[in-house]
Parts: sequence; structure tokens; C-alpha cells
Amino acid sequence: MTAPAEATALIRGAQRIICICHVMPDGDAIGSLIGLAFALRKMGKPCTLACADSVPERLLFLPGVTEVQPVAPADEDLIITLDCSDTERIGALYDADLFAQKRVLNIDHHITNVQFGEVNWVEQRAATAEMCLELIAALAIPLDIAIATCLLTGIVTDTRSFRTSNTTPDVLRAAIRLIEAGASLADINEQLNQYNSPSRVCLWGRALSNARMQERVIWAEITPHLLATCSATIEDTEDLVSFLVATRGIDVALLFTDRGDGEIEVSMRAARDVDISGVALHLGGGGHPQAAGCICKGTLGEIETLVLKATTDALRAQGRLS
Ligand SMILES: [Mn+2]
Repeated sequence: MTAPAEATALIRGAQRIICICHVMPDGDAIGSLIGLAFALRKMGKPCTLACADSVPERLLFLPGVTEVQPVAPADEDLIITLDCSDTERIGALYDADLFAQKRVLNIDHHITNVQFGEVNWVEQRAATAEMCLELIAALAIPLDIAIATCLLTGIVTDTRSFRTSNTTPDVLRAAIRLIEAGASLADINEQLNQYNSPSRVCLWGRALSNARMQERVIWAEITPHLLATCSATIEDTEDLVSFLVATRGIDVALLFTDRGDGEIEVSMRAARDVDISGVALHLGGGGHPQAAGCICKGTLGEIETLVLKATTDALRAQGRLS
């Protein structure tokens, strides 16, 4: 598949563009944001880079990160949302009235995307960055080392360094093009994997020592008290749920984060051949078969009971439990 003509036509017709990625941005969100925005500038389009939240520390090595700011659309006539499955993922930068006045191109690889744009390019791909690369090729914009580094970071993040089952020959071919354009896979891996701080080690140690297992499901919890004890932030919880799902004999890992505001954030990971996205969608969230999540109102205990039941029901329906 190549980028649809509707997407390239919207970009060609735009005077000024703002690219926006999702809240609590990951490497695919920020990589796609900078990579695409820098490419669009090379075709002479003024382009603003926006994200409601700040760039996490371990992505600060990317070129152009200081340009990513929490700015809402202003005089731009085209909004491009990246890696956002719904408008809630745009966070504080979303304004329904403002968005209705602009043209909106929604580029995303989450199959649960609610198609909120004027043009929606949604495909089941390894990363949004892979789609950005195709869009850049369709617009005949030459790659450079900055664009290539950002897009490869997106692909490396979402495939967990080419380890996920959606690492297809096409994904590897995309990576080859980016490496040929100057991106260093070794540098990106090194940067992305040097994220351990003493607070993170403290947080993981305590969360892991209280993890529980039952019927092919493993779960752990993060409370405001635990975060304070370890002087840790929500960012320090990243990848904990992926670590948990690597437990032998486990089909699903769940991480419950009590945000201290009456809402519990649930991160879900599933083993190969297991689909957890339906559970997330049913609870008002979304995601992919192997990686999904939702935010639920209630106490930690209530939400754990609710999600554990929905998870075991799903596993039973998928023939994983008798
Ligand atoms: Mn992504």
C-alpha cells in the first residue's frame, strides 16, 4: 500500500500545516511528528510541531525536539494528527470548534481509530512512522539524516527493536531505506535503552515484588504513594508491562496506575496469538491486539476486579482458558 491520493492532495493544497501527536508521547509519536514535519518543510510548507505533553527525556536525542511545543492550531489550514486513535489522545490541544474550521488529516496505525479526520489514513502497520515514510516517498521529498533518524526511532520503538510479530519484510525494507539515508540503528537503540534511573529501579523493584499471577494473567499496580516513595514519575512506568508479559506461561500482563485523580490507567499487553484490544475497547480505550489500554473511573480495587474479569472472559472466549 502507498499513501492514499486524498492524503497527498490535502498536503499539496495546504498553505500552513500543524502536525500534532498524542499525549504522553512515545518514540513513534515524536519520531513521526518531527520526521514528517521536517519533510513537509522541505517541500516549502511552513509546519508547526505540537504535542500537549513534553517530550520524555530518553527521546531528547532526536533532532528538532525543542521545536515540539504545546501549541494549539492557529493560522494553519491543515492539521495532521499522528498516531492518535481518537481526539482524546490529542489532549489539551483538541478543540472541536477549531478542528471543524480546518482540514484534518488523521494518520494512524491503530485499528481501533475512530476516523475523526476529514481524510483518515488508518492501516494496521507496525508504526505510524512507517506510514510517514510512505507519505514522504509519495510526495517525492528526499530523506535526510534527521528525518531518517526520527522515523527509524518510531519503527524501533513500536516494534520493540524489530521483535514484535508485525515486523514484516516491508517494515525491514523501510528500516533499510532509513539506514541508507543515514540513520544509525545502533545509536537509536543505545539512546532508547539507556533509560534506567535510580527512581525507575526503585519503582520497578517494588511494583514487581507485589505483582500477582492468576490464570495466565499477571498484574502489578502503581500508586501515588509508590511514585512518591521512589521519587518516580509516570514516565518511569514505561515498559514495565512489556517486561511482565514476557513471563513464561503468561498470556496477558496488566499494569494498573492509580493517577490519584479518581481515574485508573490500565496498560495491557498480550502474548502472540492473544488479542487484548477487545477488552480495552469495551472499557472505553483502544489499541492493538498485543498492546492496548484504557482509563477507568473508580478505585484501584474496583478497576482491578473489573479488568481481571473482562480479561479472563476474553481468554476463555479465545480458548486460552478452560
Ligand atoms: Mn505508534
